[in-house]
Amino acid sequence: MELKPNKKLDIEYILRDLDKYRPRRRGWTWRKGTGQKRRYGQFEYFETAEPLKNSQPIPAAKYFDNIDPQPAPVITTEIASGRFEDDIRRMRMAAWHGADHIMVIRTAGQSHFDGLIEGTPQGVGGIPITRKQVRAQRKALDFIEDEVGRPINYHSYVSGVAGPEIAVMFAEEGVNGAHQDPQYNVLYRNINMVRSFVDAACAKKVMVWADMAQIDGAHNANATAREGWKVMPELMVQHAINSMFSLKVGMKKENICLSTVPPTAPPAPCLRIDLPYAVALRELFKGFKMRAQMNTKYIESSTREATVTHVLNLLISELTSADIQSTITPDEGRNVPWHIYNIEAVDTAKQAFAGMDGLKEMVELKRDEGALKEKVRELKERAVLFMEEILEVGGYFKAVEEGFFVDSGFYPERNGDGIVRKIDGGVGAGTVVPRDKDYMAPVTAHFGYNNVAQYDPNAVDNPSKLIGGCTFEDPDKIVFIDELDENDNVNIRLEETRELRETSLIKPEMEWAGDGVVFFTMFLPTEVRVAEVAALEIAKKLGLEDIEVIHKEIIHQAEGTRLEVKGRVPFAVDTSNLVIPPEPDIMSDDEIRAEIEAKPMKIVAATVGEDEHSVGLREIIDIKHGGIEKYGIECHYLGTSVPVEKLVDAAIELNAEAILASTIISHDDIHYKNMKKLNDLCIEKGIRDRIILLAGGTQVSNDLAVENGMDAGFGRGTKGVHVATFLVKRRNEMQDED
Ligand code: Z98
Repeated sequence: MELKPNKKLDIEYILRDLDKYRPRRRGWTWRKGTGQKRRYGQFEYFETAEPLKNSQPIPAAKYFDNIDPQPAPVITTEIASGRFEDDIRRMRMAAWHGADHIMVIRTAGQSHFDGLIEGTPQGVGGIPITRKQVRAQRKALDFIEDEVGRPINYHSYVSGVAGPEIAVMFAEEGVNGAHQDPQYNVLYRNINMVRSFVDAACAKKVMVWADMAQIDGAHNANATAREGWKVMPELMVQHAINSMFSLKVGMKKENICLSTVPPTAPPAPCLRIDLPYAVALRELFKGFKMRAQMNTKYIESSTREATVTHVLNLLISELTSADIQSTITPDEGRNVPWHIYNIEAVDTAKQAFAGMDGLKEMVELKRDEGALKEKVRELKERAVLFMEEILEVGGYFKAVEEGFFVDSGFYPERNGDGIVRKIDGGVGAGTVVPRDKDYMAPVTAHFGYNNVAQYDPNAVDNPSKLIGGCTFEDPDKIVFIDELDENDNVNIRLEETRELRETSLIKPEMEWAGDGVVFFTMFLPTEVRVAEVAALEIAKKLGLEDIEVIHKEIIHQAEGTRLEVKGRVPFAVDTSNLVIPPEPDIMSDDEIRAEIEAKPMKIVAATVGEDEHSVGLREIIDIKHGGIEKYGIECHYLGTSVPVEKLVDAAIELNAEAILASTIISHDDIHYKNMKKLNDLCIEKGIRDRIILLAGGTQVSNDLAVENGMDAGFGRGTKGVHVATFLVKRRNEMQDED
């Protein structure tokens, strides 16, 4: 199957024959063509990657030949709706906007599942990661990456009690990247530390075989600590532990990505704190990759605020470096993962990077003097001292027992509020047992003692040879389980929305097909508590269901409140009953200009009758507002309340090719009467067959204008380019008629 840009992706096709799907490649892919200058349209860029074959540029691209410069870092979008089938469509949209790292968030609590789950149950705040779901999404991404023309990395999490099992499944299914960090299990999921580190070794070994990129979990300390910026020394320690552990297991340095977030956000003076931290990190961890994420701790429900913080974070990435740029959605603060915000966040990164391209050619960090130098050194020293103290108390496990981690003091200060875990405590305690002497596992990418030699000395480096290849070499050995729960699966969900896929019915959607969710913004001139209740009442009166205020912000405590409200519309709209006007015919600015240059054009214009309105017509004429002057059309504006006779006389005197008559007042159909008069007068004076007559005004319809003798009528929303296009095309037609 090949995706067609103008056709929807067929989810049912993706789900068909999944048992036969095999991943087309393994491993992580960085963007191609970085590190070289490149032209996009009329500009030279210093820090871009190869362009996409199909993409959606940001709105202002229309002023710049529709270019869509692709930044050098891999751009992540995090997807978390709970229904993987809807996420697939979101992936396609995100890919068109420039995401090439699709990170799929897991359903709440999957870290505690002690094995793989199967089927496609619905999740909360993420999806249950299962083989079928992973396979379907990887298969869909194969089509999507072909469509946009760039490999897309698929990613999820290998943490939790079932880490190694998940790692194996990911390797089998061609997943390209994963979070893996035993410290995450220990600190945030209270999984036994011995178990977590043993599991991590096994999981990492498998990830090495599959050439997956790994992201660590250090950023979680930042988001968890009471005062996030104070854990900066600890963050470096956490990075060091996971990175070194990964190297020892055999992971390539360039596959080890440090998950770093700027530790503060405004109103803190964030650059003064975040920038030295970013520099120190990159200096201490040269050669490792940096995955720059936003700090979720500071994301509130204001998308505006989140976006500004994101842009400041991107400035740090630009000034220091980012190999993977995450774009946590600006609605993270409301935990409502919506399509539009995935896209907005990807666009924020793309837009900011394009705008900052080449900044470092002009701006240099004062690395060798002053505050930056001192702060960088101080952070490194604190981190090294932290490490030394870990050794002093007897190692990492002991340090965790003593609450070293996620303490809110700025090390070496300690506030005694760190996370304490016991070596023999937590989920899965006591489940690690020494392997028997005759233990043997005939599998590839096995970690630790494996007594293969007793069966076949030639299979020591290749234990799966003993069984003719394991699932890594022979994917036909994978047991594909389709569904286990007959009440909670994708087939049932798709059945519920079939009508929306197969008929002309359409419903608004934010998260899932057919969810009917709309949201809107309002300002209420009252205090916040009254405003909130009033907003709910307004939404109810509008006929919405399941109404919720999702954002409120005091503009002034007495004068008013800004609110965002969401709700569901209980209906669908049948698009086959809609009257859809044809697209306005628009030539490009260059085409119009070329026509006018080759053959200059003169027009006369006025507001006719007893009509003093001038704004609309000036918008159509004046260069300042994109009016037709800008194409070189010579415009003679006669003013307001101009008699029709005067307009026609002026046209004759100036030998104009067109008359633009503006008529705003529509009382007693005076606008159409004036059009008729204009047409009659032109006929009477013998110029009708060589002059173009246009009428404009908010109440003017093209059909009625033509009926009343005009060549065209232009109503509300008309822009200069519409009028200029018509003038040029009509003039050419008239020439052909001659
Ligand atoms: C992120 N946006 O980093 P469960 N393992 C690690 C993690 O950091 C996370 C999980 C597992 C953030 C999301 N991180 C926070 C190292 C989560 C999540 O099943 O929810 O515990 O896995 O991508």
